[in-house]
Amino acid sequence: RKNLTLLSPQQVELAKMLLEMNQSHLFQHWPEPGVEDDEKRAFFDQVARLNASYPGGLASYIKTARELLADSKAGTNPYEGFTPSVPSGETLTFADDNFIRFEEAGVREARKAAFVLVAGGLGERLGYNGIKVALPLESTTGTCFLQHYIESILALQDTSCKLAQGEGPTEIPLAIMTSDDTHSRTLDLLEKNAYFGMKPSQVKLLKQEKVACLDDNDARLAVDPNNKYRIQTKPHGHGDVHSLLYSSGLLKEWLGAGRKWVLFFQDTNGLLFKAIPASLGVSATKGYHVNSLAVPRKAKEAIGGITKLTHKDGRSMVINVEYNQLDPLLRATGYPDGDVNCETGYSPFPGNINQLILEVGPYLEELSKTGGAIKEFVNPKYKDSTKTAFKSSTRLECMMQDYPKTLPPSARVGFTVMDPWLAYAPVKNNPEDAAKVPKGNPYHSATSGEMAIYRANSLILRKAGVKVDDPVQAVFNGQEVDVWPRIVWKPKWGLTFSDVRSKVSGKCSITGKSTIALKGQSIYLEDLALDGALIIDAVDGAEVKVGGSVQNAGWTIESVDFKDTSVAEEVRIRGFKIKKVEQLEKAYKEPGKYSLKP
Ligand code: UGB
Repeated sequence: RKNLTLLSPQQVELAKMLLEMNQSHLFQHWPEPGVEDDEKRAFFDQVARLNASYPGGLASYIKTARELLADSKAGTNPYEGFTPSVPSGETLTFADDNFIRFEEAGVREARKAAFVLVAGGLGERLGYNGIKVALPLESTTGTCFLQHYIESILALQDTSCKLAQGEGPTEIPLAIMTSDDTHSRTLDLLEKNAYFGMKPSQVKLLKQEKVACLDDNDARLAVDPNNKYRIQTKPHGHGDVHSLLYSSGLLKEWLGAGRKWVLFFQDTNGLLFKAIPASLGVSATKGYHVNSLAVPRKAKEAIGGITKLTHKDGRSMVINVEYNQLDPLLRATGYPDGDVNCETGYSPFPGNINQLILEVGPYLEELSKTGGAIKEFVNPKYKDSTKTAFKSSTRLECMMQDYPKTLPPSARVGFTVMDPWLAYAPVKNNPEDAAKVPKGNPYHSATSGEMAIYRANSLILRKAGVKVDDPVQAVFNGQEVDVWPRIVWKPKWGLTFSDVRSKVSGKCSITGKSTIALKGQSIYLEDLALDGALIIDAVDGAEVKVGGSVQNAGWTIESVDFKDTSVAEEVRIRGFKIKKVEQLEKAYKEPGKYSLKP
């Protein structure tokens, strides 16, 4: 009480709130005024931040925590009364007429889009020391995820704006949600690389705050073990992105500027932009308020299942059921085998890849009611079956894909299932965990993430008429993978299937040992027979026709042991490196017409 005299009127209000919410333990060890007063004020600065960054403030956080902790203790099933079933959505097949139509519609619509990358996670499962968006998505060119994402958005912007012939918005904005763990390193990466070609004003960083940890079932806030004048905090989850877009005013700004779509995506999916044009086309054509991207899911794969939940009272919704909840839900509702594959070799529930496309108008309308608060959950690790004490402090969490949970039944919520090889190859698991993934399930590792890029590009070129050799099998970091020719291109070379098809003609072939990197918009492959490495760099305006027979020793793949600390971490987590033995490499630095026919 004596310490109250140190505080501003606002801080006194916060102190009263904490006392009313049964949090007096936070002050128990405070010495007399005059001792460590700056630390006490700093404590209230932290409380003010925690209060301001949570919709409804700390009192509301504590109240919700008590309710959720009571439910958790009682073992209440969050899906009580609901029966799961397999929902129906739009299933697309790469390169068929339907897919091409949706891609065209999506590209037209893209200039009215805004992208939101959630990149606040530290990636504990991957155990990589840097930020995940700085990791190379493939080691042929070494392009990092953030560069690839930005170049994909710029390619979409360029094509979409050309189609619109000057009408409507001309820039596609990108918001990146960061956290204390990732913010400064993300900003650094952007600044050191001139924002990878995007205007700095096009990119907005929104930092999510952590939330207070809870010590017991009464939601007593945890004192930081390293500083008795701080509340311990932990991440609140990717669901924060909604309240940040709302409270920052960004969403309102986007609506005011004529934007129609917000596309959310995650930090390490190097395939995603191959699926973006078509899925945006689905949203626009079907008028979906919410469209989730999905891929066929292997049972027990660590991706959520898109599920139709029908309540006893008749209500129903199509929503993600998180991977750790799908099995218990199925077992409790008449599926004794739980999360298993069906005759297709996949789980009958499409796998959520957490790529959401929301229509801005209805989204902002909904957030005006909720402030962006998302239904939360708590996952305490109890000391024993009495569930009275925790092993370590816990906190409330929320997920961005739970946004539709508060929507009225009239909302148009759909999903789009893509070919698994086309749309999803995340880098989430460290080599040791990846090697333990059940046989046949995707590894979700740096190794599989990179190999998936080569596979997808090989399959796309095959569809465009190129003869591409079959892959060979290899084992890296204990993971069996298919190694396809290392085929990579800049997003502006082949944004859609039609783009790729328009750049390939005659009889082209690529052997299994080959590498090809196409770094330019107007590179045309005509009767090219490649058996080796071919690297072409061309500035915008340089039109290069490449053909004939290119043969050299090429670039080989050499195994690296992930435990070999003499090798850079981003290399050894994939278990191999590329050895550049011999290549044909050409750079066209001036606009003009060129022909390369060795
Ligand atoms: N992230 C944040 O920005 N802030 C946070 O506080 C936490 C994460 P994970 P997760 O598609 O692969 C999700 O950890 O949460 C960012 C879906 O819930 O990689 O285990 C983080 O930087 C699941 O349904 O994934 O699983 C990253 O970009 C399934 O769809 C993103 O949030 C799965 O992703 C995801 O974080 C998937």
